[in-house]
Amino acid sequence: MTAHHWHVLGAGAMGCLFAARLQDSGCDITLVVRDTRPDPLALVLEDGEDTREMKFPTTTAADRAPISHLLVTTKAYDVVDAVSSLAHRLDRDSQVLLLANGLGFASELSGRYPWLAPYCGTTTEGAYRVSSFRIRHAGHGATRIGRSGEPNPPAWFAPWRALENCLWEQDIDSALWEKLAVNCAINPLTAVHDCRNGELLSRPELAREVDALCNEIARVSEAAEFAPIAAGLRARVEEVIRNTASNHSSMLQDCRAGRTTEIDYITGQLLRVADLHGIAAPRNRSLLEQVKRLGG
Ligand code: KPL
Repeated sequence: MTAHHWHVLGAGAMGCLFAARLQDSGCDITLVVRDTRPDPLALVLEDGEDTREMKFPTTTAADRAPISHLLVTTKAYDVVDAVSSLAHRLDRDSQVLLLANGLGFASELSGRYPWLAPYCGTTTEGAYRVSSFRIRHAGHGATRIGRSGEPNPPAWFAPWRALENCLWEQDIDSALWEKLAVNCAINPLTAVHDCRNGELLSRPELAREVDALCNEIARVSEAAEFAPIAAGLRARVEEVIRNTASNHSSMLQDCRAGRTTEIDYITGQLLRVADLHGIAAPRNRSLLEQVKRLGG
């Protein structure tokens, strides 16, 4: 198995988690950091009862060495600018994998760099930063990776296959849309009501909101030719809420921390598709405006 050299752009909790797992499966890893940091950078990874220190070489965008394999784990709204900052280190043979929440950035990137043809992924792994250099792997989930119209994985996928619960997805468009649909039903509501995911089922007034939102999202999903996702959406949303009941959604965390949210790449993308099909989605539209008013 050839283990490649992956650069990880977006060294937040998720980026560091994947850096650690890829290093474990034999890949060389370099973290792309914003400013000069210790090189190597030492990070502590907590996983269940296990705590270990890991070391990663670092680089900044200003360096010039070519990048063969790039994993992007930034926030959705940073993907295009972050990859652009490394464009001088990428060429037609560079493999780029986008593992960010939401939709829309892959086509923005392809518009700017038509030769890039990024792979996309979606993950339900949970990780958060305990402190600047300490990451906690909080919830074990599944990761699905693919590229539209490509049933078989490329050679670089071999060490990824060794990661726990990481699959090549033949229908990545559906996988990404399903994650978007679930996030549309959960994230903005939790942000606006400042509540844990589980409260969306335990508080009857919020459970009714979830139902109404799922109806709108299902209508858009059907129009976008994701009928099976539309049919199973309400049940899937309930399952995710139950599995993550004690979580604060990423959007609520962003609002609380005063960060920009990913609403434009989540509900904003749903509404773009709704508009294309002439579907009014007033509840989603209202949530988008409310989240924007909260500052994101
Ligand atoms: O993906 C999530 C997020 O917070 O962004 C969910 C599934 C809603 C878990 O919190």
